Amino acid sequence: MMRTATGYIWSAITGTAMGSLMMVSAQAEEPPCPFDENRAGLCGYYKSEISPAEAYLHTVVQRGFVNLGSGGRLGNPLLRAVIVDVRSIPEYKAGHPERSYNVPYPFIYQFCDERGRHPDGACVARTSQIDQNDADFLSYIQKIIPNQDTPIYLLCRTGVRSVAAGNLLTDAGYTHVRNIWEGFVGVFLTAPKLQEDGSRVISAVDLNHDLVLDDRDKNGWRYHQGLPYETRLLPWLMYQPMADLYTWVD
Ligand SMILES: [Ca+2]
Repeated sequence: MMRTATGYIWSAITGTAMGSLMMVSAQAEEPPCPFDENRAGLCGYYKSEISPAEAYLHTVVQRGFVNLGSGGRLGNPLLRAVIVDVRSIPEYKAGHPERSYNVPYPFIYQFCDERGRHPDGACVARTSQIDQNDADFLSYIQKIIPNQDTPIYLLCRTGVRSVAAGNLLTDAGYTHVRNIWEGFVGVFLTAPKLQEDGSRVISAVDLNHDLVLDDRDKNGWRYHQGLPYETRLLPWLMYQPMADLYTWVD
């Protein structure tokens, strides 16, 4: 069963014809998709979606408790919920949730053109990248999170890359993988806006009403939701096989 593949993620990101063909041929051989209610409409095999706010409660505010959401009690440390941030190393460096692991997927590092990076570390336009290997990604997760019942919450920039990573982990036997829907940055929300002629046009929403449409209106962890994040780098949370990349400046 093809539960995950770089083809899924790249067809979503690039919209290539090849990606579409891969999805069609894969779906023809598979049982019905369990659900596709994620931001990208990709087939999901993992447990469920989760909001940034709930992920923050579980991993920081209520850390160490089990029976999350019902008061809880202190439980097995191996079953504490953890966030795995699958964004590239520069994105993680620019800000990430407290105690989140960085295990990049499907690319480890992006090189940018002369326009540089967004405040969140992503390239304005990338020129090349270091790709992650599925087997390397999985074996590294198995090393840092050996208990397959540990709740794993996957985070990326807008909630697309994390879907493919979630399918990969679920296919390997992890039972409690959830995708953080909005991601760390998120996207603009849209709504019908009244025009002078009385018609309504769907347009991006200026959520904070400052008459400027920018990142602060995006609905992810860092901006409109305003959840805490940090930029310090703790060695045991960094992606060890390429730890030297965290000291690069570009
Ligand atoms: Ca605004």
